[in-house]
Amino acid sequence: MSASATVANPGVSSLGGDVAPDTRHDWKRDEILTLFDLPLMDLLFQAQQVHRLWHDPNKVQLSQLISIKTGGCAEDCAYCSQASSHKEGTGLTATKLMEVERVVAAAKQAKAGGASRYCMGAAWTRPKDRDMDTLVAMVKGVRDLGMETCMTLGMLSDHQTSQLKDAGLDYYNHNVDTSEEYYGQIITTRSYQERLDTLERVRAAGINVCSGGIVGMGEAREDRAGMLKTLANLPHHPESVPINMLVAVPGTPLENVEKLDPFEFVRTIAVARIMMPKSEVRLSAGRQSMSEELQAMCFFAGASSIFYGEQLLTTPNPENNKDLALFQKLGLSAA
Ligand code: SAM
Ligand code: DTB
Ligand code: SF4
Repeated sequence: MSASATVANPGVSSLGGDVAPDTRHDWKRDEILTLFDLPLMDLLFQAQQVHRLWHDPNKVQLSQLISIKTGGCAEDCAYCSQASSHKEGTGLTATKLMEVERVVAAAKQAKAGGASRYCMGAAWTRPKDRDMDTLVAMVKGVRDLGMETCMTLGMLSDHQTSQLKDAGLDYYNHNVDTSEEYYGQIITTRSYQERLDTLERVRAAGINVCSGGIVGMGEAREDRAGMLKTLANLPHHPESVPINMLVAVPGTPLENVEKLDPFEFVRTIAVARIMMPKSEVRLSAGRQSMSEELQAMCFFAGASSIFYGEQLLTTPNPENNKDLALFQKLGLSAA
């Protein structure tokens, strides 16, 4: 490997100061682009080396999703099947918040299928205070099954955040979605800063942060680098970093966007792994249209987690037996 093909001490140094002495929080965009530009084999080698410092390379964590309140969302996220603003409509039927018993029963099934974390998502700008008792009961019910809990409900007030923390919520998912520069092309109803404020609130309450984004929305490599820069330069790296490949949903403004080259997706996973060495990097939406070989490359690039179960929130995901067969072929086991 040539000297120019490495970034010194990738992802791990003492530059983070006293916040997190063994991870970096001072990434410059040029440095990140240098990683993206590496010959693929050099990039994968570096990512796999970093991966092995902190993770078992043959274990993959399984998180399962449920949509506890679907559709009719007032936000205008261009990728989303659940935004009511998409004029053509995505054919989705909006639902009310699910009953606690149904959510807990579904979580029990997910656990029996092998999932260790249950992620409950609602198509809201923010929860209403009148829904908090139900949400708290969901967290408690799923925790009582012995599963980790995650919720993604949009923005939160301080009070709502502490209610979820007191209920025992383990993770809160709130994605930055893309770079600050590209963000305005994708969402106009919620600002980038509001997203960062929500992440700070969740962190301050002591809930683990799950934050990542989507690639394949027509953004440039600079934007993928910019998104990872935002995430890695937070005062603490998110414990979970979901990297979603856009699921192009008919009826959304992004339905005909040009597909991202799969190798660029692998590069994004690898760079995320190098920049956030200890985090769980999740190979998230988009697996339904990925080959087994591409998914295997993502695991080699440092993906340590997947969304498991035949449904994401509103779109399909590979069936459990298909994933388990792939794990068997690759010698992977569920964590
Ligand atoms: N409504 C809440 C919010 O946006 O904060 C939570 C649910 S939202 C569906 C969670 C995340 O899923 C989004 O931020 C986005 O990153 C991802 N997502 C949504 N639709 C997607 C799609 N069609 N393809 C890939 N990822 C998607
Ligand atoms: C995340 O980053 N991806 C998940 C989860 N967090 C909430 C959602 C993916 C949604 C894919 C499109 C759908 O099924 O509606
Ligand atoms: Fe609403 Fe979340 Fe979809 Fe945006 S991503 S439209 S906030 S459900």
